[in-house]
Amino acid sequence: LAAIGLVGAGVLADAAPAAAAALPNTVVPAPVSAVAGGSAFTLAPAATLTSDDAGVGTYLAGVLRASTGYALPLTVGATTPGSIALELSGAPGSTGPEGYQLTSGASGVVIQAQQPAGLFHGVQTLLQMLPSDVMSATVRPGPWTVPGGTVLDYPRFSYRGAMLDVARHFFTVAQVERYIDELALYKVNYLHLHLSDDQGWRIAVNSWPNLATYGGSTEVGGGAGGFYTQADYTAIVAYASSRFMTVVPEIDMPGHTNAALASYAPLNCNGVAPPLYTGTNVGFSSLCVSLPLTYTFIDQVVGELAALTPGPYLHIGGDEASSTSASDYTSFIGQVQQIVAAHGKAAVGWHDVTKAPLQPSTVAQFWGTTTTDTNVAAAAANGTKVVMSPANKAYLDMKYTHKTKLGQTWAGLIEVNTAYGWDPGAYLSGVTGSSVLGVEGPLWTETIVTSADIDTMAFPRLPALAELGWSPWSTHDVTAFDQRLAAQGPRWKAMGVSYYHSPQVPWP
Ligand code: TNX
Repeated sequence: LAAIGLVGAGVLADAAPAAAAALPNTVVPAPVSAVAGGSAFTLAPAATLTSDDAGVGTYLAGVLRASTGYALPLTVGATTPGSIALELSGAPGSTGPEGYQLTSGASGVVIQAQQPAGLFHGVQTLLQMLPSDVMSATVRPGPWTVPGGTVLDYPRFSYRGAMLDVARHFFTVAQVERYIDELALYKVNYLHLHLSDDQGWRIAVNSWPNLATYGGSTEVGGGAGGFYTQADYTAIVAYASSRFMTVVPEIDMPGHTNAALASYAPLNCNGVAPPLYTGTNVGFSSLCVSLPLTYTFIDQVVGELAALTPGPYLHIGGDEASSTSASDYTSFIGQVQQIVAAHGKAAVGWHDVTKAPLQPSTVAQFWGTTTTDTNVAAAAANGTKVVMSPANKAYLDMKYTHKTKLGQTWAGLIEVNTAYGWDPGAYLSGVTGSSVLGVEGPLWTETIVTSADIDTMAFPRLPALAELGWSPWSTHDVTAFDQRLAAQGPRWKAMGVSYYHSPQVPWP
């Protein structure tokens, strides 16, 4: 790959003399600064690893051993740095809780961070500076050379998310873990799981067992569906945590609740359970807002889910409640926020919730297709933080072009440069600066059935969104981005990740 600098990155001028060359343009998301200098480092068969964090050291050793075939002994907490050293000391203050500094030279590579999360993100950068074969699960010939230089890096936004809809089609624990591994490569730090919808309820709730066993028994198209036991969900949370990713579980309400209403007749205003639903319409179901049992139900479901969830957020949906009256909706969102708060979590809701008064801790997730929304702007003016998922930019279930086999078109066609071509911090009027918590790419799964389907829709757009969430706006440059993205193609090939070969990207 050509040594093309991070053009447009004014930060480079501050970080180094003007003459300093940039490192090869291979890293997504673009780092804050990446300056070439000194000799390259080549990993030798006798190389060693040291890490101040056992988990990150083990992760790196696992990737490198598989593709290099080298022994790469790992010492945790060593005083003498190995050929690759991960250190929880020496990082500049600007790196913050998730950033890192990476220095490579003839004698080795040192990654320094204040927290293990920063080491993990630095490891992702290191892997992207190594040849793409490093991502292979089987031994490859190398050589394993890292260009010499220094990377200083930290995120623009604290929330960089991806959502997987496991309700329309169910995905197994292994499939979710596979996606977690893919997301981690791009420094995504929140995994939002859409755990319930009209077509399926996917998490076992001990106090309401039929939700999963009956409500989870089918999916879009009439397949067998499925659900996570509480142990399964805990395994996903732990796996995500090992990749420094926090799970945000969503129970969508008051709409998108047919699977729950079908599982328990007493939850319905008329006391009659509707049949299970396997189609793809939206907006036809609603919990019974006037029924006291509704709030007992929500309290118990939220209580069990909150107890299983170490992260700060619990997503309450709130979207497309077109079978709920406006006054019922306001009353409902008010009560549900109190329940979520009582279980120690901050509520997240699709931005429809900004039609109701919000608690200070409630986060709104914008999924509109316009750049003005008076309710969201008013909420932001009142202190509400917003996660940006504009459907015409960030929806990973939209087709790339009319020729894309999977996906939908209601929010438009989203080629990779469209997914990249907006500024989350200056997109929605009245929702800028500190009102923006971050960016999320939702993947709805009405048409998505397999892991290959997930991969094809997420890649290469998910890395585009991840870069918008991580990289300083000063690095934003579509030509340079498409070149960085091109360098990812051989990596996905080495990993067996299907991706859309967008003609906008100069794939090697
Ligand atoms: C709208 S976006 C929905 C989902 C669908 C999606 C399909 C949102 C909050 N609700 O129920 O799955 O469109 O693109």
